[in-house]
Amino acid sequence: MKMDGEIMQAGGDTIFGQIIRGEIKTDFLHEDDQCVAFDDIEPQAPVHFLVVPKKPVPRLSDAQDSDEKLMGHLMLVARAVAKQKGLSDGFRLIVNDGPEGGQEVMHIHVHVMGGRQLTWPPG
Ligand code: IU
Repeated sequence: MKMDGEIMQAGGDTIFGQIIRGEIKTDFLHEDDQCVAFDDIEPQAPVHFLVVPKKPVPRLSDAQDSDEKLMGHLMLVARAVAKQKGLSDGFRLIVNDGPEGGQEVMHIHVHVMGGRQLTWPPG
């Protein structure tokens, strides 16, 4: 796959790319042609999973207008998996962007957290 003038592997070059390609064995809560969802390895709530597009967009700041449907799809998958996880009393979606946003893995992902009373504002 050729992207932005560089040769990139399908799924991208981060650890999430390795997860998407199955190089790191992971139990997916959901998989379709556009994204996967899996439990966060360091959960910050009783339920904490990530929804990750297969397209390796590094961060929300890099998303294009043409990614509009994909970005919406991630939210609807978050909703579906939250329901599957029994989060009927609510949950929270977070997208960290860049250093000040606290993003560590540079492959865009939606955090979904629930199963306890979440407080505001987050740190
Ligand atoms: P951040 O938004 O980039 O800061 O979040 C990255 C998340 O990815 C963080 O919550 C990690 O615990 C999580 N994670 C993971 O689930 N599996 C991994 O192998 C790695 C990070 I590295």
